[in-house]
Amino acid sequence: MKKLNIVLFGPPGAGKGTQSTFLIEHYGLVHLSTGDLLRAEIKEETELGLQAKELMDVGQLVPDAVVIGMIRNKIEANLDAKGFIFDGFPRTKAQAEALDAMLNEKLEPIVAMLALEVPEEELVKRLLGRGATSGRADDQDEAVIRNRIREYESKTAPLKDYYGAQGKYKAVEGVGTIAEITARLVKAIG
Ligand code: B4P
Repeated sequence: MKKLNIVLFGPPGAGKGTQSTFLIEHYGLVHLSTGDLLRAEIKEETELGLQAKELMDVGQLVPDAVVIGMIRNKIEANLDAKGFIFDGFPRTKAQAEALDAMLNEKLEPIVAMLALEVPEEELVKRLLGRGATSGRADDQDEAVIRNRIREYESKTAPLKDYYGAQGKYKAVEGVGTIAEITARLVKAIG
């Protein structure tokens, strides 16, 4: 059976992590979130985690080589998966090219890049809301949140063109109830 490899895309706070939970269950996919992988390294106080924390706390991306290495390990550990949902990865063109190369070598290509679209003020509101309860340093300071959004616009948003050129980019309205958005994503996957 053809594997369902999906990129879930969008600015910080767009609902990638939230929607992944539903899509994993619905399609039986393996969830690969670079944000979660980095936070696990921080929790274990590894050297990689300590370096990543400094960048994440001010809203910057961590180096491509770090996240590409983490994703490679996870793909290799799950080669028999029905498919993968890539959440928060790729975030730069170098990461997207590395992902395509890995999938071509080991698995099957990305089927679709689903881009959740949410206005900036709603993103800031959601992330400050999460920051009030989650303890995540990067969700507690509005300046850091806006810096993450600027990083997204300059380094990550151009990937819409990268996947668009492959005919895989699909925009999905990211405002509404969580269930409404899940239904839009399922429809976009087809
Ligand atoms: P991530 O962990 O990927 O986090 P995120 O983009 O901030 O959030 P996400 O998109 O998953 O959250 P969600 O909208 O679900 O990245 C954190 C940091 O790690 C980055 O800044 C960077 O430093 C580093 N990093 C990660 N990957 C990297 C990579 N590939 N390369 C380099 N650096 C990398 O949820 C947000 C909030 O909105 C939640 O509170 C949720 O409850 C709420 N929400 C969700 N859907 C909603 C809805 N429909 N209505 C109202 N609220 C909603």
